[in-house]
Amino acid sequence: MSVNQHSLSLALFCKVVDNYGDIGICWRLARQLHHEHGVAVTLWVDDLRIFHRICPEVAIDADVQRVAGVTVRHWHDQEGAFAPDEVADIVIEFFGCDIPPGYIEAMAQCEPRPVWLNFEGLTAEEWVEGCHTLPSMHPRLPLTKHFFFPGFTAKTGGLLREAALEAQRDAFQADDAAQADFLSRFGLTPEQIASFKVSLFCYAHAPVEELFAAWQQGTQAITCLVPEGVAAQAVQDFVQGPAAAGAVATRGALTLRVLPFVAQPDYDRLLWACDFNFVRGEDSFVRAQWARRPFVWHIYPQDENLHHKKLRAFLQRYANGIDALAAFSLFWNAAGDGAGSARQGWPALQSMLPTIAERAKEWQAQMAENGDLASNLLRFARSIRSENGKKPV
Ligand code: TRH
Repeated sequence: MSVNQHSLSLALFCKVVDNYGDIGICWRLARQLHHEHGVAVTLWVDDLRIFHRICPEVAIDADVQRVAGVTVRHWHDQEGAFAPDEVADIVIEFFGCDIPPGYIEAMAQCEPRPVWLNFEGLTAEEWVEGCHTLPSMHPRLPLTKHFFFPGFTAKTGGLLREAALEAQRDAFQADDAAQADFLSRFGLTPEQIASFKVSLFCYAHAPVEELFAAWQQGTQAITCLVPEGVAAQAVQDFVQGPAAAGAVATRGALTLRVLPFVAQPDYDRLLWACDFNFVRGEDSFVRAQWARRPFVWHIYPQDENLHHKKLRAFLQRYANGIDALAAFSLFWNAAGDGAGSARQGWPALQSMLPTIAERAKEWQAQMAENGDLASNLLRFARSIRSENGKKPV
């Protein structure tokens, strides 16, 4: 959709705290708001190098650039004043990142006031429903910020999902030749393509060596595809050499192959092409759900094991009644009671694969009923905008 003169403008502020998920989510949201809703989006991001890894079109040294119709601004030390006409109609701060004070001052001078949203992290915990869309008044300025939570129920903002995603996935998963073509780009042989394929994306503390040993000793041929830099030590030990893209080794039933880090759309194809996916953080976790394939989640670690609570809340919704999946997930995240091992856990999970695959399909249909996050966010922003337009300033 092309942006006309009267389209809404939106500024999305993203600080890369760690890894790829922060910019991964913001980039997905920015693109979708522009392409599907005609919003004029400016994405402010402080780390262009990380951005470049998931989107190679991004120039790492440009202060301002246009990528896929989105204006990308390098956010560094813009501490000066902003004019009210530089402020967007909708301003989003991602994960409570502090947007420049001068920008906030300019927001307070706008008539009507811009819509100000704090885009929060994803969790399956119940309290989210009570906090989604709650207002918070600025202590000094006449501005109100609203919290916007992604989530798994109709009382949350839902999950990011592009309009064409399901059709693209279905077409790809129904096309063996397209999948083989995609996988052979990474050097997979026809035997590896025909084997049980697993993608592996996790944090460094996952018990990867143990899982490799279980797969190696198993009876089923498994091809495990690991993006470069992931589980580097375990991969290096397995391939007995640098864990660089292209490295490959077979031991017992397991073939391990290191893939280059690919652009976001190809990462989706990888998830669609594999029989099982290990994902982590937030964005790959959501993409695995849209892939409609069995997956295990490695949750981003938090202080005082807060993440274990979040993991359990998700498993309660997703894996309820599928004990092997819940047990393996707890083991993978070191959240169990000391019980569980890859040697016992993987075969147990494998024997439940048909049930888990059914659940994956059911779940994605259930999630799709909550609408998509970008549309839900825009609907909410428009309602606040119309209220702000009525308020005397
Ligand atoms: O990279 P992550 O661990 O990111 C985050 C951040 O750590 C963040 O600070 C934290 O808040 C959040 O997790 C919970 O995992 P995530 O969220 O899955 O993001 C990975 C992104 O990288 C996602 O957009 C998919 C993309 N990606 C590619 O584009 N190509 C690849 O080859 C791979 C493996 C991933």
